[in-house]
Amino acid sequence: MVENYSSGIRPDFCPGCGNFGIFAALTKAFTDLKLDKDNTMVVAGIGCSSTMVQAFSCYGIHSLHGRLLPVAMGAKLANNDLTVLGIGGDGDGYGIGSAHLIHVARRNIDMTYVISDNQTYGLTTGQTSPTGLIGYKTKSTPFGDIENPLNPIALAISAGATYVARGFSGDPAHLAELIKRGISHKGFALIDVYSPCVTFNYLNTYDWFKNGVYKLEGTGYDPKDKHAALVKALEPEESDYKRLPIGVFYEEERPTYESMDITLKKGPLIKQPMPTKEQIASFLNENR
Ligand SMILES: Cc1ncc(C[n+]2csc(CCOP(=O)(O)OP(=O)(O)O)c2C)c(N)n1
Repeated sequence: MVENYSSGIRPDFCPGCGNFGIFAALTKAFTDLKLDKDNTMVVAGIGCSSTMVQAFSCYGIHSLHGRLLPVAMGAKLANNDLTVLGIGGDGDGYGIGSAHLIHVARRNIDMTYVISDNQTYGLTTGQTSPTGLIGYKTKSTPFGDIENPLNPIALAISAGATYVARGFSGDPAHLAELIKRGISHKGFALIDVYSPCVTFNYLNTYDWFKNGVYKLEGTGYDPKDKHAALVKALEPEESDYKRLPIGVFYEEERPTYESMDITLKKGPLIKQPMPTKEQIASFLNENR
C-alpha cells in the first residue's frame, strides 16, 4: 500500500511560493522511502515554511521560532528509533537558531534539517534575513542590506555536519533525491534550499536562481573531500552569485551522538525502565 503523508490540511503559502516545491519534494521523499508514519516526526520552527508541518500526517511539532533543533534533538534522544526531520526558514535556522545549528552539527545527531532559504523573513512580511544579500532592499533595510550574508554551507561543514547539500525549490525532483539521501544518511544532514519568496523578495526571484544554479553531479566533484567542499561552498560569493552550485557538497561517515552515548547503547530511552526512587536517591547521594 502506498502511504498517504497528507494530513488533509493544505499549506497556505502565497501562489507561486517556493515552499510548494519543498513540500512536494518532502512528500516524494517520504513516499519513495516508504517512511513509517508512526515512526516519523517533523519538527518545525515558526515562519511561513514552518507551517508545512501541519500538512503532514506523521507526528509533528510546531515549536518556537529558532528552537526547532533543541526540540528535534530532544525527540531523537528520547527515542532514537524515530526518523526526525526539522523544517524551517533561514531566519529561524541561521538567525535566532544559529547557535543550535552549530552544536547539533558538531554532535552529529542523526536527523535531517531542511531549510527553506528565501533570504527573507516571510511570515513577518519581508525583513532581510542572515542570508540576505548586500544591497537587498526590504522594510528593515530600505537603503539596501549592508550586512555580510552568512554562508550556510560553509558554516555547516565547518561546524561538523556530516551531510551538507543544497537544492532549489524550482527543481523538486532533484531536491527530493537530496532529501532522500539526507534521511538515509546516518548523522546530521543539513539541506539548504534556495527558495524564492515571490511576495517580498524581488531580488532572488525564480529567474535569478535559474540563471545561476547548476548541479554538482556529473561535474567530477567529490563530496567526500572536505577541503574541496569548503572551496565549493565559497563559489556563490566569489562569483558574485552568478554561479550557484546545488547538490551534495559534503558527506562523511562519522559515529552519531546516539551511537556513542553510553545510556542509548542500551536502546532507546523510552524503551528503558524508569529508574526507581531508590536508584534516584542513591545517584543523588553519590554525586553530593
Ligand atoms: C522569539 C521570536 N522572535 C521573533 C518572532 C517573530 N517571527 C516569527 S517568524 C519570523 C521570521 C520568519 O522568517 P524565516 O524563519 O526565514 O521563515 P519564512 O517565514 O521566511 O519561511 C520572526 C522574526 C517570533 N515568533 N518569536
